[in-house]
Amino acid sequence: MSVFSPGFRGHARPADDRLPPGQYRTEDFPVLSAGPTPRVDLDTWTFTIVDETGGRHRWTWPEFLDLPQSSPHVDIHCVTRWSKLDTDWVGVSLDTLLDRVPTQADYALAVSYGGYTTNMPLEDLTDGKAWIVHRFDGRDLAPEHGGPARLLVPHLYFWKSAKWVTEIRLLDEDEAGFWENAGYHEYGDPWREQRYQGD
Ligand SMILES: Nc1nc2c(c(=O)[nH]1)N[C@H]1C(S)=C(S)[C@@H](COP(=O)(O)O)O[C@H]1N2
Ligand SMILES: [Mo]
Repeated sequence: MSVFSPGFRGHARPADDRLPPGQYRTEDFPVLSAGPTPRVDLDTWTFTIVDETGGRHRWTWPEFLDLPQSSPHVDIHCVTRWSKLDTDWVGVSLDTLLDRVPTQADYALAVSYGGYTTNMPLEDLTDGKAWIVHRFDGRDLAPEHGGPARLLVPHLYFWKSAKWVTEIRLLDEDEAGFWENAGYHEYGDPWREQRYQGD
């Protein structure tokens, strides 16, 4: 006997199942920035992957927009406990960018205009798990949310999704970023509630 109507199991999980422990759902989009919003000019914008030998792989804005684009539909979870479900983005998969970059590195450090940094294992940026996005909810990404382009790594707490990203450094040794140096968890899996060091 089933209390579910036919087809129920084929639908998305109920919203509460999509909330990691200790999170609440929000409909608006809070802005969380550790500093001022940098002015980033599209004429001089570049995105660079620096491999572990120092080799630089760089894209200008037109080159970046020429790459195959994806439209991730994802839930995002901030360590300050808000989660926003069903967000829509447009951008380039890290798989596409890393295609051009031969590497044996195990770690990555994202670096933003303005100096913000955040680290993660390189495997958390591959296999369809991360993008450099430039549109949100049908519009160009607003400057306060990281426009012209930000990293999106939705399976980790949102501090890993560096706004105004300009560089990803591939590293043999892990290197802590801004919040990781300030006592936040080095990995930050919301489903394991890895908020702070030692969680
Ligand atoms: N460059 C940069 N990226 C950043 C931050 C920041 O302060 N600077 N804050 C992080 C944190 S803690 C969160 S929760 C999200 C917030 O993104 P939003 O302001 O678009 O909600 O961006 C992350 N990326
Ligand atoms: Mo955050």
